[in-house]
Amino acid sequence: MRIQKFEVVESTNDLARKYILEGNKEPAAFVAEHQTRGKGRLGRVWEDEPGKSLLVSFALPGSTYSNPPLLGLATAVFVGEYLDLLPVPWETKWPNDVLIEGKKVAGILPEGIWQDGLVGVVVGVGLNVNQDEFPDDTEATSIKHAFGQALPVEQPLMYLIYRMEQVYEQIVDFTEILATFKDKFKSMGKKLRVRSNDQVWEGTAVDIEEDGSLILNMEGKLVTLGWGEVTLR
Ligand code: BT5
Repeated sequence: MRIQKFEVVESTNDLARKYILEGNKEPAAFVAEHQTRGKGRLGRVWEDEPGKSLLVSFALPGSTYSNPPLLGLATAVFVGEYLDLLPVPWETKWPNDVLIEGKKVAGILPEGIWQDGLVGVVVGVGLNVNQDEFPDDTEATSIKHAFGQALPVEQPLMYLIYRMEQVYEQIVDFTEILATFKDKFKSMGKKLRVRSNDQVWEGTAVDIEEDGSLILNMEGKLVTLGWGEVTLR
């Protein structure tokens, strides 16, 4: 995997997207110390303190990964696997967050890249590694806060590169990874409110399907949601 490091960029996801659209065939990782326009989903902003977090986007060229959201779920599990090595307890929040004690430590932004069909997938990861303070209004945390000690940002980066190379070589077992995602999804069986496609769905989370969709039981009626924003009811 090619690794390209930058001090300041607008968004590593945009660099990875450009790389794929230029026709590059090798997988690559774009890493920055700081982003001036870090992206979350739906136009939201990903904030960072320069040098204190891992900001990386993986560019996986090709049409093999036809389901970018599933790759996003898998990446949340890869972050969790790294946390297990420390160890720090973690949980998933469908579809794309990793939490420590209910607070967000990582956000993941998968994007399909299209040009007359799918030409690649970008998976961006923002992981709070060494931050000490967070604004009161965000439910955020860092690995340092949970683990009690600062860590080199390269450590989780190396672990994620190792897993992404396996994804690219198609030697990862998505069924097993999804089982871990579900096991770590503490809202399973609970009543949730999910905002998806400008609609709000309320029901009990009963399963996550093979393609990464969440299934809600709404008073006996099962609804499948491909993507959305979850809050506990
Ligand atoms: C995400 O969006 O969680 C996906 C974030 C992906 C960021 C990475 S960084 C490298 C790559 N390059 C990019 O430009 N992006 C990717 P979403 O689910 O929409 O959550 C965004 C929300 O998380 C914001 O609205 C805030 O409430 C919160 N947030 C922002 N910065 C945070 C941080 N550092 N830690 C925890 N929460 C944060």
